[in-house]
Amino acid sequence: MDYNEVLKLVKETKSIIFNRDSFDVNLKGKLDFVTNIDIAVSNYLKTELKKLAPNVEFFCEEEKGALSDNCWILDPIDGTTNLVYDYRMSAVSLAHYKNGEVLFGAVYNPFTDEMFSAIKGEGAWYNCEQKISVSKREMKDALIEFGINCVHKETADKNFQIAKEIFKNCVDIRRVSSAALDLCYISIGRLDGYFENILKPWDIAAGSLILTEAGGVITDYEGNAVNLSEPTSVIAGNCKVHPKLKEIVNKY
Ligand code: LIP
Repeated sequence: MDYNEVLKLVKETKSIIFNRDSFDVNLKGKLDFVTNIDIAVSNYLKTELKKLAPNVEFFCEEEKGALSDNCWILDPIDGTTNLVYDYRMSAVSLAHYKNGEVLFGAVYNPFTDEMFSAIKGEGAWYNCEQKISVSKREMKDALIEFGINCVHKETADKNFQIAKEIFKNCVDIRRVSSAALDLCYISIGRLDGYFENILKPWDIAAGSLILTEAGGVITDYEGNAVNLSEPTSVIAGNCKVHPKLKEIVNKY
């Protein structure tokens, strides 16, 4: 598989994402948006990837399907709510999953023209030219990403209790609302940790490889490897911050 060709395809989605002429927003459920741009990016990448790798299946947001042993895991727009509000913090997230592990991951933010990528065993890269790694900051010096799914308002009390205790134990918290970018920002040292209780496999598949190739740690709230076949909780960070986040999250 020539992953350089895949990276080119991911970057080519920029023109689709920037074309808001006939922008159309629909609801999959309460506060759960899907736009014509999500669909257009998904259709483009599925068509082009099929030409490149006919035998690789798809496990995508916006479609029914399941994790298979050789598949692309695709979130065409991670940060769809941000896209709806033109908040300009969204990313295309694409992973190649084979024989039980992620072999390739790419997360591309077209608004900043930033590509984060990794091939298993070959490190994590920024714009395909700068090797990246997580920070060495401790919790007291950390910037922590607070994830909360706006669809699940019933989780607000517990999540904000957790965020409050984390806020009191670090420098500050942030809320990007794109799990894929959150994981990449930890990988390059812009963030030091992240937690969120309900994430889909396509939100995290690519970012999880980029993070581990950058020297970071990602587990579910119980400390187990994240399961990419179903929704999961996530705690991510550098090796000093991850255990501190896990300790606080599991007090609630
Ligand atoms: C988003 C995640 C984000 C979460 C949002 C949403 P989507 O994915 O990346 O971390 O807080 O609620 O789930 O739906 O934009 O692909």
